[in-house]
Parts: sequence; structure tokens; C-alpha cells
Amino acid sequence: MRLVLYLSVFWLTVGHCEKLFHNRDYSDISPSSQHQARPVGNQAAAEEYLRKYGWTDQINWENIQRQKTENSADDHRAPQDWLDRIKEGSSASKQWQQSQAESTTTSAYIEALKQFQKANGIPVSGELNKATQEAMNKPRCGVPDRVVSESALLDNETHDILNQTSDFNKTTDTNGGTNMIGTSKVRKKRFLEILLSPSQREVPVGPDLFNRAPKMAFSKAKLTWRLMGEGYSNQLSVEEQRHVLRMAFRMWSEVIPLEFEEDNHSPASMVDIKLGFGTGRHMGCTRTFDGNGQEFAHAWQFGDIHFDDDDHFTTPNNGNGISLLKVAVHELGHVLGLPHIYRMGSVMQPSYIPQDSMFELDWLDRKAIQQLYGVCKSPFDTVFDWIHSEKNEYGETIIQFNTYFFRNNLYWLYENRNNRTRYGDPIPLSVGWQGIPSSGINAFVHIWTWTRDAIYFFKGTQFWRYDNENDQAYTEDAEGKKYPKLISEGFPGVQGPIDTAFYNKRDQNIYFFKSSNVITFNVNTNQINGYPKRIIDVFPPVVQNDHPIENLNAAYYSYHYQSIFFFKSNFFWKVVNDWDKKQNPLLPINGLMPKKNISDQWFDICDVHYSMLNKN
Ligand SMILES: [Ca+2]
Ligand SMILES: [Ca+2]
Ligand SMILES: [Zn+2]
Ligand SMILES: [Zn+2]
Repeated sequence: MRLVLYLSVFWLTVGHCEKLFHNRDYSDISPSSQHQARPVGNQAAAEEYLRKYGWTDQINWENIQRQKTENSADDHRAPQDWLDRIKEGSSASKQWQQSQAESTTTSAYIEALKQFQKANGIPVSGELNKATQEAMNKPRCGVPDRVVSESALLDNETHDILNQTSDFNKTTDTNGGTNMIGTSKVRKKRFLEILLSPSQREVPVGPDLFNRAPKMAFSKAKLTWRLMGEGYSNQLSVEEQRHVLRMAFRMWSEVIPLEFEEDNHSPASMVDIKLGFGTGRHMGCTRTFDGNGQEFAHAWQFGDIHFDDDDHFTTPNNGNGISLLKVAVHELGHVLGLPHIYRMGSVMQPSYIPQDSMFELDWLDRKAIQQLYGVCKSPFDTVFDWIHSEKNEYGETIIQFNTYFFRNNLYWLYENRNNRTRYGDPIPLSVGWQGIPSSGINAFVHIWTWTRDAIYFFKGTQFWRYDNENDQAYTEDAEGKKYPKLISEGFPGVQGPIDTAFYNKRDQNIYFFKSSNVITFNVNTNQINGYPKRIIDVFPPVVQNDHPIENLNAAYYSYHYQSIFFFKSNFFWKVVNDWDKKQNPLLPINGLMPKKNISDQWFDICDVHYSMLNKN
């Protein structure tokens, strides 16, 4: 048994094995404690910790993975040539070598210890005190912490920016993410550039990593993943494991234009991201797990994720173990290219922080991953504010609105005050909007006067009326006539299909848009007002040539912004409102302000793969 343990240590530290053999004291390894991680309690263990996690020297983590690939064929056996080299050393030579090694490692060790203390918010003493040992014994990710190199720390700008990380903590913790926007945008951008600059990461080598997209991100828009059959956990049911992993993938795909599909059928070599649980030596991996405690998982960029099944994983909000969701989201961050981020609130902190009830990616996590993959940009089918009245706790009727975005078969509720989509969106249309077509809605109109309150959806040449109270489409009208009806029947003078429409409460007209034309329909007279007009004549550009001209995707009145917006492709135009006119009386009535990116005003409205959707 002892021989096997020795061999596995040798195997892991090819290149440093001689030094390690003489520096390490193995008396703490005993067969009875092999499933319990050894706590860091002395200098030798602390040195090993600092070396293992890259504090002494930055570790070429991707290179370790390549060794794995090359050696995976016989990785469960000790290599033959090492057996030949193992000889009992004389005690005299051992002592001599040990003192030699100590004098050279001490200064590097203390320096690494100081760096570790600084990053972990421990008073920098260079001594292995209780607080430092506690920090080292926390459950943590096995991916090395790539601390900034000496030269980078001396660089003034880097230094400034690293110091500013603590400011970010304060700002986020007291004010929340949205308040940061605008106040420190420039600083954050520079911080991100430093954080993600190539010098901070290993440059991948080897044929499998050539021809990647720039910025070291996955170049495919859809990635497949699988929980490997030989890597199921013994602690949770297979369904629970897959469910939690699906949620983890989903959380990233909610903020970047990447989709993840669970693939349990293709040959394993075709699957992009393979996940598995194991203990000790596991799944042909070069890195050994350490038993219960400390390292709970590791992952490789563009590669696989392994979880230490000796650690106690739990499903979200369930018991005192380690949240598998939080760990999986973190490891997936590494797979996608993120380093460790020492910042409160970030999911990329190396140590495990017990999960709050509503665990989400924080602002910087989103921005960091979007730096690699960009933001989600896709046209919408329709966008609208849904007005509904509710009784409050005093029995008073209050009017509320929610903003919805529809694209294909999915919809998102957008929380304007938080500037983000609702947690858990998108949802299939067929789940949230019963009785209307399950995809490709052209337009939404809510007629809202003192005497009428009616909601309509339009698709093709037909329209549906929606029953707000029962939250489903009407199947027939008051006279027993069936829905859907022809648009030309319900709105005489209007021929479907239409591009989009919106109801203007002020003049009580519906504006129907079709190609380059707009036609208004008065809801009181139930008639169109004259002939169709060109959109550009009714809504002239404020800046010449900056106009959608035709084929709008959506037009909607936003109660939040108290403005009408036109959407086309990935851009939007804001229609001049009263406030704009007050600021600048020269602006034309109904003029279109210059176009902007939709993704700059409404953040992170991202598709997720259908295999990740909550279908009920
Ligand atoms: Ca462990
Ligand atoms: Ca549309
Ligand atoms: Zn990590
Ligand atoms: Zn592994």
C-alpha cells in the first residue's frame, strides 16, 4: 500500500521527484486516513500547497492535461522505468540534501506565502499562522491560482488596477451591480483587460489547441457535454447529478451566445466537455484527489471537469455540504477560459463560499465571460409591456406592467429596474402563453381605454385574443365565433401578415407596420385612418440616413422609459418623447433618435438550448 502511494506521488511530480522525496515527511500518510484530506499543519504541507496551486511558480496547467492525454493508456500502473530507479537512499546524503534545499526554498516559500496571504485578505506576515492554515484548509478548486508574476506587480498600472479590486467589492456589496454602471465603467474595463490579458493565462500549445478562435474562447456556438457513465457520483442519484449540471451549463448560456447540449449518444471522443466524479486516482487523470476536504474538483480549459466524490456534494439549498451547482458553475468557468478571480461575490473565487439562497453569476463574472464570448445579439419577434391590474394588501387596485421579449419559441421577462432578465428565463412560449402559436409571433397589441381592455397576438394573417384573467387565449368571442380570426376581419382595412404593431394610448390608435408602411387604426371607430403612410414620413430620422426604413421586427411603448422603441435586427431606435422635446425643442415630432445596439440597453437576453429548458 505504502509503495503505491509513493509511486503515485512520483508519478504526479515528474521532474521534481528527487527534491520532493527528500523534502517531504511521509509519516502522515497512513492507510486509515486515505479518504480524509491531510490538513495543512506544518511548513512542508504549506510548501506543497503553495507549489500545487501555483503560488511558488506559475503552473502550466494545460500542459498537465496534455501529459494526461499522452499517458492515459496505462495510467493506472506505475511506469516501469521508475521502478528501476527507486533505491533506498543513505540517511547521510538525505540530510545533506535536505539542508541544501531548505536554504534555497525558504525565501521563495515566504514570498509565496505572503502573496497567498495578500490575495486571501490575511495580514501579510510571511508566517504560517492559524489564519493562513485555515485559509489553506478551506474546501477549494484544484485549478492553480495563477498569481500575477513579479514583473507584472511592479508595473504601475497593473498595480493600480489590482488595488482597485477591493473598491469593486465595496461598490457591489453596498449598492448592488447596477449602480456600478456608469460610475466606474472605465476602471472596470481596464481591470477586465488586465484580468483577461494573454499574459495572465498560459498560452496553449499542442496540435489540439491550434486554430482556436482569438481570445482563447471556444469557437463553436454549440457545445456538447456528458456526465460520463464511469464517473457517476455515489452520493446523488444520476438524475439529480444531471439536473444540477444542466442548471450549471444553463447559467453560463444565459449570459453569453453559447449553447450547451447534453449528448449521451455520440462517441465519447466527439463530446466537447466530459464530466465525472471520482476518488483518489480517477478517470485516467494525472491529478489525484485528496480525500474528504480541501480540493473538491478541477477542470481544464476546453477540457474536462472532475469532482472529488470523497467530498460531500449536495443539490442546491439542501444541507450543509458543498453545493454541486456552485462548484460546477465555477469549474465550467475554467473550461470556458476564466481564471480565478479574487473578488467577493465572484463565482470564480478559488475557495468555496457557502451558497446563498439565490446563487447567481455576479456582474463581473458576466462581464469577464462576455469579454471572451461577446454578448447575446439576436433579433426579436416582438417586444411589449404587459399591463395588468392587481389588488394590493390594502385592497386597492394597482396597475403594473412587465416587459416581455419574444424570439422564436422562447420568451423572457425583463426586469427593467434591475436591468436583467428574470431568473430562470427563457421559458418556452407554449408553457407561459397557452393557446397562442408556440413560435414566431409577429406582434402584440394591448388596447387599453376606459371601456375596453383587450390583448391580441398576431401571426401571419390571423390574430388571437388573450384572456388576461385566466392566462390563456380565448377559444371564441362573445358571439361564439372561433379564434383565431383573420386580421382583416377584426381590423377592417388591415391585411396580414404584419411586421409589428403597437397601441398608442394617447391617440387611441393601433399603429400597424408592414414593409415600409404604417397604417393607423382607431379603436373607437373601428376604422383605419386614411391610407397607409411611409414609416419614414410619420417617424422621420433625427440624423439623416439613420432610419430602419422598412421591415421592423418590433415596435413597442415602454412604460419604464415612457418612450416608443423600434427594433430591427440588432438595433433599436427611440422615438422622440416629451422629455426629449423639452431638452431640445428642435427635435422633430415622432423623430427617430440615432440607432443603438439593443444589447447595450437590454442586457443578456440569451437563448439556451432546448435540452436545458424548463418544459413545465
Ligand atoms: Ca477533496
Ligand atoms: Ca414582429
Ligand atoms: Zn477554480
Ligand atoms: Zn481529474
